[in-house]
Amino acid sequence: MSLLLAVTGWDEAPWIERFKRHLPEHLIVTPATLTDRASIRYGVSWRHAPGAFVDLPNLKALFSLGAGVDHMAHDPLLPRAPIVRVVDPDLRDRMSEWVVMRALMHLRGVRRLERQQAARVWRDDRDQPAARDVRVGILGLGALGADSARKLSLIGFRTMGWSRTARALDGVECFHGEGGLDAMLARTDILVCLLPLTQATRGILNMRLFAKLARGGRLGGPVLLNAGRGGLQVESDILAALDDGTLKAASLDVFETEPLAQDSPLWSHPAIWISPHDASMSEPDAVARYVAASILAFERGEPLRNVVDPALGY
Ligand code: NDP
Ligand code: OXD
Repeated sequence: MSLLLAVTGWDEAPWIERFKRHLPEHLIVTPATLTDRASIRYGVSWRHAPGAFVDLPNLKALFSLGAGVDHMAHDPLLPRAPIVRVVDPDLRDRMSEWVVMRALMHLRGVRRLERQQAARVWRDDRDQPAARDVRVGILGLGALGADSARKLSLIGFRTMGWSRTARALDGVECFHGEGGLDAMLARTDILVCLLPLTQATRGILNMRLFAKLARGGRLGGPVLLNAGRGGLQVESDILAALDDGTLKAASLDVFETEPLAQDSPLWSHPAIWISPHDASMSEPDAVARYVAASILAFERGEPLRNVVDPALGY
């Protein structure tokens, strides 16, 4: 029984090593070492080259090496096997660290402190808002959004969240559906985006949405945090919104095109904080362990979990 690992953009060596360790009974092959197509039962993808999984007559399931699966949608030759995404505490906790870190950096004006230190200026901020003075709205209350919401609310932020279907979370005011979105935006000082990229969500972070965010909050203007996907944001609208004051600042981990082009104006904008799509990286040991556990459970006759709904795209 074999597993076909098709990865682009990441070094495949640590993945091969971890899959061998966690699935010792399986042969781990890559498109370059694949000889016996009929032996492949499982495919594992991160931005695989289109066609990597064609002509595998015994394929049972495809696994994404991330929480998102939009990176597989570019492949018109993708077989109809179930697609399983990563839902794992390591990935979840790393994302919450990024969200909490960014929210606190905006709350505490870290960029001002850096400027002051560079200029050897000693000036404290007597008007410092507390987390309880700031309202955070999270787009997406799934595995990642719900955990970030919980952790932000533990710190004291007034936390809200928005999802497609109704959700209930302790300490988090929940909104859902098209009707719920504007109500949350109108009260949001920090907007966190942890949505999947689907046909319904592409381009959702645009000027029309930014204009609906709360005014008069303690941060001096709305702040955007996007670690969902670059395709969710309209980068020209983010720049325009920062320049005309519709947004005060933005922390972006994901971009319309990755890697972000050297000449992108986002790099040098004084109100933008950039990270290179590493808000929550797929750690090979944790993720290979998760995929291996899913495969072993499936082979014991249990149903696959965290299977993507092809109609919804997540
Ligand atoms: P989930 O599928 O668990 O959650 C998705 C959430 O988005 C759900 O609450 C869902 O609503 C909501 N949602 C989806 N479509 C809509 C819509 N049209 N309107 C309103 N709400 C919607 O995903 P995860 O939390 O595990 O991951 C979210 C995304 O985070 C991934 O898809 C990936 O793109 C990104 N990611 C980024 C990483 C990084 O390093 N930057 C790392 C890992 C993930 P409902 O609850 O009703 O289904
Ligand atoms: C993911 C990612 O989807 O790393 O997990 O972006």
